[in-house]
This record gives sequence, structure tokens and C-alpha cells, in this order.
Amino acid sequence: MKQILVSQDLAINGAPPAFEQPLHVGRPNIGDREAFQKYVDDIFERRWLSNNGPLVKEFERRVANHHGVQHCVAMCNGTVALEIAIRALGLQGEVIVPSYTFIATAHALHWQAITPVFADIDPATHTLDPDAVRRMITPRTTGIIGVHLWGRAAPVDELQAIANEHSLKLMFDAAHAFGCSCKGKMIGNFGACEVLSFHATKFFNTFEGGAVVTNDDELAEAMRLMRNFGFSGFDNVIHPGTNGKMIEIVAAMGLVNLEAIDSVIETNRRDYEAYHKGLSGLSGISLLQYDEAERNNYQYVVMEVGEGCPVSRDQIIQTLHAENILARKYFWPGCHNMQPYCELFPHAGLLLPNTQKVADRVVVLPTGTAMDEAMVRTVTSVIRVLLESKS
Ligand code: T4K
Repeated sequence: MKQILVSQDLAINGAPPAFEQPLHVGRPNIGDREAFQKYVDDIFERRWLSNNGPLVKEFERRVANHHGVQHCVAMCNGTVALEIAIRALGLQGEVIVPSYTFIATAHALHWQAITPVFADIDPATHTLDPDAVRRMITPRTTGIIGVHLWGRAAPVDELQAIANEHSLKLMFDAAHAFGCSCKGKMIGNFGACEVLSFHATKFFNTFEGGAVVTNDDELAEAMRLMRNFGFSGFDNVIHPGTNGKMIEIVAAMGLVNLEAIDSVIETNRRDYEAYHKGLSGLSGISLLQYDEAERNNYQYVVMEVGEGCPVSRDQIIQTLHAENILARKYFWPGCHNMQPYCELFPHAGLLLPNTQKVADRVVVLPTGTAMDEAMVRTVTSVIRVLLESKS
């Protein structure tokens, strides 16, 4: 790794890039490979590959225990888990969601002919602003989907109070929040249900995968039917359904990666602290903080480029990319600026000033077990040298 001390050391100024191989946000965290191979041999031996097999059942038990919830219904990915949860809750008409989220939150509604109504966020937390939610309620509203963005909980109590007051269903997109807590209570215990994602890029992955966690017995039962075409035993369909099943080899990856969770948190936390140290004191630069009183997975290191910064967010991204550091602008430009929503609701942005502001200033930096402290130091020195050269 090259030393970056002065602006001539930067790739944008003609120097070779800091990294030969690209550094990604979302390099998968992978547990014990031998343990995984052993599971694969057992699966072949059993010849039971899918359909609620023993590993999926074991995986569901372990994930439910980890979050202190009654039920975990494992699915093929987080998006299908969202779709099934939305359908099982009976949402229809309009559902209030943030625009500052991954597109799947909105698409899961639109895919089922439900209108996602975008409410603004609190710029300090990046999660739904309860007052903005109130403003978006109409006679067609049936529910609210809060998103625990970056693994930091949405305002669960305030959203529940609004839901109760207006007889709305409340659920959470907890795709980022595996193993996180809110006011000392594990994610999974809020709203009617919460949806986890186990995509390759997540803190905890099963290659692809997702789940709905809930304490509602009836809801869990309906979702179990829905993910398997509505089958109840041989030849007996008792519910409308789709194919949302998790398969055995995926559950095996989950069981292996569950064992690695503590060490992944340790690594993420180390990176998060190294980023803090490396970026402290830079004008206009701040990092989103995790509340140390809660359980966090520290998967996302979220840098904000504010007004006092001598360079723009996009110049920082461009400079990092030239070094092969593929920092991301998640979740720019906001769902409301993407298809089909930008065409369906061309003026939605007028009510989303904080979403626009935050989407324009965030840079998500690489973390995870593919990074070490020296790599983090190189990333921060690129940003430091760039800013110092312009101030
Ligand atoms: N709700 C929220 C709030 C979400 O963030 C997500 C997913 C969902 C719902 C839906 O859950 P899933 O249906 O996905 O389970 C990624 C992920 O694809 C997506 O799962 C995730 N959120 C989102 C935040 O990030 P992209 O398109 O930005 O990145 P992608 O998948 O190309 O991966 C990013 C980088 O990671 C790649 O450039 C290279 C690296 N990578 C990726 C994969 C897949 C690897 O090194 N190895 C890999 O196997 O969406």
C-alpha cells in the first residue's frame, strides 16, 4: 500500500491507485469453511435440499433465540420476506415508508399494487420523522413501514403511537439490523413484525436470504403457508401463496456464519473506531454514531459531507474511486427519484427536503472482515490529504 502524505500521492493527480484490487462496501463476511463443507456433505447424504428441511428449522430456532422472539420465518431473500409480510398483514391502498432506503422497501409495496407514500426523515438519525409520517396519512393509508437504517432503530414508540391512534398496521424493514437493539430490547420485538435480510453484503449473510421475525403466532402461521404456495400437507392448498422458501444449503451458511457473529462485530467496531480516529477534526466531515448503550453490528460506516467541507461529496467519491476504494452513495438519490416513483409522483421531493439533503451528503465507506486497520488508515489518509489540499 502506498503512503499518502501529500496531494501528489493521490491517484487523481497521476499517482498509482492505493489498492490494486477494488475495495468494496459489502464484501461478504464468511465463517468456517470446513464446517460449511461438513454441512454440505450431510445435506447430500440426507437428500433433503429444500422445503422446510432440518437445517432451515434449526436456523429459524437460532435466529429467533438470538433476537428473543417467538417466531422466525426464513425466506429466500429480504425482498420476498417484505412482500410476504406486507401481504400477511393485509396492507393495501397506501403505506407510508421513507424514501431514504434501499429501493426494495418501496418496490415490495408497488409490486403488490400498493402505493408507497414517502415521508421525510430526521436528518440527525436518517430514520422516519414521526411528524412527517403524520402529515402523510390519508383515508387510504393502511400501514407504516419503518426502516432501521444502518442498523439504528427507527423511532419505534412514536411510530407505534401513530399506528394505534389511526388504526394502522406497523412493521419494520430491519434488513440492516441483525443483532441490534433499541432501548435495550432486541430488534424483532417491535411492530407487528420485522424483516431481516441475509444478502451477501449484509453484516450476517446466507449468500441470499431473509426472514420475518414476529411474536404473533397467527401471522407467523400465515407467512409459513404463504412462502410455500399455501400448502398444508400433501395435495392440500389452504391459502394463497408463492415460493419464498429458504433452502438447506443457504441455512447451512447461516448456521456457520452465526458462529462468527461476535468476531465480525469486533472487526466492524475496530474499523468504525479507526475511521473515527482517521477522520476526526476534518472540517465539514462527520461520522454517524452508534449508541454504545445498544447492541450494534457496526456494519455501516456512514460519513456525512457537510457545509464546511472544502470539497463536494461527489469529488470525495471520485477521489476514492480513483484509488480503487469503491465507497458508495447509499441511498442516493432516494426512492422518489427512481423509477417508477419519479414518474408516478414527480413532485414528491417537495415534501422530502431532509431526504434530499441527506442523500446528497452521505458516503458509505468499506468495512467488514475483508478490511484491516492499515487499509482503513489508507482510506482516511486519502480523504484527509484531499481536504487539506483544498483548504
Ligand atoms: N431493505 C433494505 C433497507 C435493504 O438495504 C435491502 C437490501 C433490502 C430491503 C432487500 O433485501 P434483499 O432482498 O437484498 O435480501 C446491495 C444489496 O444487493 C442489497 O441486498 C442491499 N440491501 C443494499 C444495501 O446493497 P447494491 O446493488 O448496492 O450492491 P451489490 O449487491 O452489487 O454489492 C455491493 C458490492 O459488494 C459489490 O460492488 C461487490 C461486493 N460484493 C457483492 C456481492 C453480492 C461482493 O464482494 N461479493 C458478493 O457476493 O445492493
